[in-house]
Amino acid sequence: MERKIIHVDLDAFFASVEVIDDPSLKGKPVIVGGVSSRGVVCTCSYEARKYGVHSAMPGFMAKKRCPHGIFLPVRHWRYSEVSREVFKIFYELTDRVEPLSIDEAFLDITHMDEDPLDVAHLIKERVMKETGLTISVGISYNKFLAKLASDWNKPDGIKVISKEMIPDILRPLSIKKVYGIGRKSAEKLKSIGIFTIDDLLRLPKEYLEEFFGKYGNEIYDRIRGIDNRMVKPSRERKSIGRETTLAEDSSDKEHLRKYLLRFSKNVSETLVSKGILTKTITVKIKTSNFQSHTKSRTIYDYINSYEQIYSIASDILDEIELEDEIRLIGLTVANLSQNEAKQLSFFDNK
Ligand code: TTP
Ligand code: MG
Repeated sequence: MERKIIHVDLDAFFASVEVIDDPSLKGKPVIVGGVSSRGVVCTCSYEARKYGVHSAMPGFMAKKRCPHGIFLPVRHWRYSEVSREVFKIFYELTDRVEPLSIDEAFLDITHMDEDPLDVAHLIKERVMKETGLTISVGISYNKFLAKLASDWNKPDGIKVISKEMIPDILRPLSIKKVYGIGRKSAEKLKSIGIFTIDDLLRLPKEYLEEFFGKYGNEIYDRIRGIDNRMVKPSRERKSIGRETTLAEDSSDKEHLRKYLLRFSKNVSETLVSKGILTKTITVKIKTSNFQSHTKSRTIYDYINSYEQIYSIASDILDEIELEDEIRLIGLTVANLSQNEAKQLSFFDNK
């Protein structure tokens, strides 16, 4: 039986949350992150994207491209809170939800009688009504195409890719759109004159197998609209972390500890609000010459208080020998206990 898969992805998520919390920002170029000249942009509103600002761009460059941009600090706890509200809406619809990130998920609604387009409209309406955010929805019969579809008319998009549209709808697309083709492979393919899926479709299977190794087969199928990956329901987040680039490089452990204390409080708040516990604490540092180091400790009991998390993080920091100055410090908790969410009736709540 043909499956019915939905991919949902909130639009300019962190920036949109800032706008709902301060409506005077509506329609303005809002840039989250990159506040200090050394930080990087997390995301920005579509107004700011017109100036060429995008995720992961260094703050100073964003400032150059969009001098009148409104730069805001990152408020992770708030985005987690809003994300939870949105995911609650998905779970009320079905428990076959595979979260991919804070603002993105696959839903398998094959078992539902409703027309997928009606379901998609309902999701959009409910997300708007309950949070004020727009979400883009893609509908298809497999994961690859559903994700492609959600990106089709962003922001506030909705798009169906049906079997009849394949392969014609794929032909003109850039090879970068193919899940599994990373930046490096794309560059290599371009250097031999392969730019679009149409170009890729002309290559024999053996060539793709040679080029991509064991994934060659999957990519060969994918561009022909075949993707049998299942939607894997998982309600657990694998880790929760915070990190920051320091205003100035430092090797002063007492100074670094202040960040660990702040992160511990922050992470603990998230754990407590979600009713989850952790067993593994990791401290990450990046030195002034961009070398990353992580050190973890796994304990016997599950914990969630900031005092306990901080105490372990602080011990880990003591064990790290600092040879260079530190540019970035982070704290992550993993090995999380289960977080049960109740499934309500979505359609009853209309
Ligand atoms: P995305 O869904 O990739 O981006 P977005 O929601 O901001 O914009 P779009 O409309 O294109 O979906 O990522 C979700 C959030 O994750 C984003 O709002 C901020 C965060 N993020 C980072 O912090 N750093 C990054 O490099 C990226 C890509 C995202
Ligand atoms: Mg998004």
